[in-house]
Parts: sequence; C-alpha cells; structure tokens
Amino acid sequence: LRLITAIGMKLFGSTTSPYVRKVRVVMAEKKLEYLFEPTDVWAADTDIAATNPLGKVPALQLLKSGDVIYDSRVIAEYLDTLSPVGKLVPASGRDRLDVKVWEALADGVCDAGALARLEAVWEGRSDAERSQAWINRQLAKVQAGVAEMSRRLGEQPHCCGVHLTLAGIAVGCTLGWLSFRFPQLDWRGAHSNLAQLQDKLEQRPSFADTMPG
Ligand code: GSF
Repeated sequence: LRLITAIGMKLFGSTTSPYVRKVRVVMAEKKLEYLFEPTDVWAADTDIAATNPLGKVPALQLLKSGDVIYDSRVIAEYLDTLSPVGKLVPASGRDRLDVKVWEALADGVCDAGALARLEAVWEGRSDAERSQAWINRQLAKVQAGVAEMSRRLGEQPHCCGVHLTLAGIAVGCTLGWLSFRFPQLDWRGAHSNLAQLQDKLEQRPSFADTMPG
C-alpha cells in the first residue's frame, strides 16, 4: 500500500541564507515534504515582493489556501505543530522560553552580521557611502552574541534539554553561516564548546544536506 500525500507547501529561499536553512533543517528533522523555489532577493528583476511584501526570504506558501507566512521564526514554530515527529519547541514554561531566547540570540547574530556585510558589499551603495563605524558596531554584536552562545552552552551537549531542539538548529545555522561569510572571525578557535556542538550537528543529514553555498 502506497500512501500518496500531496505536497502542500512551497518554500521561497536561497541556499546561502541562514534563516532559510533553519526552515529547511526543521523540515528535514520533522520529515515534512515541500517544494523549494530558489529565489534571489537581490536580483534586479526579483518579484519576491509579490509573495512577501517585506521582500525577504524565507517565505512559505501554503498551497491549499495560497497564504504566505513569514518570517523564519513563525515558519519554524508552525512546522513544529504539523507533526509529532521530533518535537523541536517545548510546549510551555521555562523550557519553551529558553528555546525562544536561544533562537532570538542566534538570529540576532545573523541580523547583525547581515547588516555588516550589506554595508560592506551591497551594490546599491557607493564606496564613499560605506561606514566602517557601522560595520564595526554590527561586528561587535556578532562577537558578543557568539560569546553569549558559548557561555550559555557551557559543557552541555545540547543547547536546551537532552535532545535537539529549535535552539540547536538556529545556533547551527548561524555558526555555519559565520564560517561561510566571515571565516576570518574564527569563532571555532575562540569557542571550542561551540565547535564541538557544530561538528555534531553537521553530521546530521538535515545539516549536511543544507550546507551554505
Ligand atoms: C530575516 C530574513 C532575512 O533577512 C527571518 O526570516 O527570520 N527575520 C527574518 N532574509 C534576507 C536573506 S538573508 O540575509 O538570509 C533577505 O531576504 N533580505 C532581503 C532584503 O531586501 O533585506
């Protein structure tokens, strides 16, 4: 007997975005199927705004209703409700709060890193318009955020509790993106506990199949 399930979701995204990767890893860990629509939000002719008025990825279209949901935190939390397989966000209380703060921290590091990178490389800005002071301000947040991840992790094998949660997924996507975009930051050299965590995460098929680039 073969069970045929219609694929009900389309994910708009790129293979370099850490936020998109977070959603793809959640999909894989939850064993959910989806269509992937490669989307370059920086292309001159992008029509992403027709899907997400904020012009950003990830955006997830629910094919039955046509509704589009964003951003990655909303999508990840929604996906976790779709299947009981591998619960990634605790239902309530302190554990739930911990996972959400970890995710905010990990995403916040990417937010600051992305602002620094865009200031340095965005084509819409001339060299005279680029501010090194702004880049430094954002990179300081990246450094402080990574240090806080290391402090929070301590010697635990997981960010929260005794198995993988959305916290670990968000942290892994952030660290992978930092290695990809800011190799000179050398977070591995500075924080061996995070390096150990990342090595374990990257052995999971969900991570191995979604390496940035
Ligand atoms: C951030 C998405 C985002 O900045 C989320 O989904 O969690 N808080 C949101 N996406 C970037 C791509 S990337 O930097 O990963 C994006 O789409 N930027 C386009 C733009 O015009 O800012």
